Amino acid sequence: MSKLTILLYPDKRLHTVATPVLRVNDEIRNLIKDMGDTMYGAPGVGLAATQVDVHQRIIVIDTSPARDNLRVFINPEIVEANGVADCEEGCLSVPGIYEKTQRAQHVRVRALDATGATFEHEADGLEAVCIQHEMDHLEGKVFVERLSRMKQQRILAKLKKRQRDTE
Ligand code: GNR
Ligand code: NI
Repeated sequence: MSKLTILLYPDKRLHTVATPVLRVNDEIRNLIKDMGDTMYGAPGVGLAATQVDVHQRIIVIDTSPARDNLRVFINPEIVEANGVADCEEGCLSVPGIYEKTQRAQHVRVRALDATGATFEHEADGLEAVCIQHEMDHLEGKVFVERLSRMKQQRILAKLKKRQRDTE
């Protein structure tokens, strides 16, 4: 069991664009295991490698109520997206901040699994939102950057104040 450190917004490293995984080997499988431990321990419903300062295209997700259905997507691509989901979005890298966003309601994703095999998965609702949120992390984007400038400034001010208060 190894929990990794999650980078906190506005850390510049969260803006790194991740590179594709060239080979799914034991090193990648170990990382996936640690990412699962980190996500469940947080607790969160998803985690992108970017958040633990590894800039490779890997995400893990578990939106099941029992937290017993870990899904791994390596080099994920959205091959179909439709509908609109209004959601209240949060991020482990921006703790305590929740804001309404709009995402696709339904996505079809193509990725490699932990054995290196290609698969496709269809997701709706929270799981679909989560996949889009994690894929944004791989592009170096944090969900607050989808909000208005005013909201972003309010969030930054809140985080700064919180940091001052805990120092
Ligand atoms: O735990 C998480 N919850 C969540 C809720 C609504 C929309 C997206 C998410 S993802 C987030 C975990 C996280 O930060 N992943 O990058
Ligand atoms: Ni996040």
